[in-house]
Amino acid sequence: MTALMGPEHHSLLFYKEVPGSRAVRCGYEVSWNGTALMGILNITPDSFSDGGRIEDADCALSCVHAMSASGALIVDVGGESTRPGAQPVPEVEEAKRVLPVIERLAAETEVLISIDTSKPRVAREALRLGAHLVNDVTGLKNPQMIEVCAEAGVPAVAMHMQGNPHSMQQNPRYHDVVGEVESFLLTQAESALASGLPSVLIDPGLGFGKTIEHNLTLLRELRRLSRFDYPVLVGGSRKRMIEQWAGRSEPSNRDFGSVALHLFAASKGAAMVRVHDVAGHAQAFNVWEVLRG
Ligand code: HH2
Repeated sequence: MTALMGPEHHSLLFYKEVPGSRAVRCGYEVSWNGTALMGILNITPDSFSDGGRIEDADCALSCVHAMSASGALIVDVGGESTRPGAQPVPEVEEAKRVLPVIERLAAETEVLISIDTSKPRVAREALRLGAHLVNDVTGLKNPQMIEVCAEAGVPAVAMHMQGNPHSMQQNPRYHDVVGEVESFLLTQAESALASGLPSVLIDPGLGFGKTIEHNLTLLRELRRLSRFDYPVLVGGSRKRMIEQWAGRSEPSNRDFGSVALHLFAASKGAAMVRVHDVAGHAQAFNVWEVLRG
């Protein structure tokens, strides 16, 4: 049925003006049809597929200009790898990596900026310097993170993770993976809205405390998450399931598989996909949107 319908409409509300937004009754709205692209900008030495690629703020800026020109609605700036087995990065080090880049991006681009952090103080500073949204892989479990977003009047991504990056892939277990992920995300989203956030995106957290079978089930049953009012974000870019399904051991060679995974997620209602290769995804999504009408 879905393939016969037009692209779905999605929106995010902000309590302050952001690039590309229009004033609405209770704030500012950014809206789009179909599936938006969130480009990944990792300022880390050790991210699983692109660690060490961004050397300085100039390099980050030209990378973001390219992502924006290719069609990214948002760029997600992160200073701590969350790959399986990753060690936590101290707050000062994470701040040192991301804040100068965010300051430059806010001053010199028109793209929406997301800060990918689970540390409320890093999020607060990033928002002060011009970030527009918080992406919290720990699912807004820390009440201080909710306070920071509510004070700044910005939306957040609540992502599901079982355990923590250091040990999450050791033995992930669920009775009902879709039901458990859904109930966690709805609880977190409702409590964030009740605490004053203008909007919340929900994300099943592919690969975060999940086997490849769990990821597959979540993707096949994504409609169960996308039937709610929360825009659903899906991040499968270059992740290990693509190695398993397509036989690509080198992460940077997994972009075609990532496109296929994200088109599938879009057919199940994903409002946004988090991707390394923005240009490749934009090309595939543009053609797909025309074909389905
Ligand atoms: N995946 C990663 C990081 N942040 N955020 C959301 N909301 N959803 C995701 O699926 C997600 C995320 C891991 O990918 P990457 O940033 O490429 O790698 P690393 O954590 O090694 O930097």
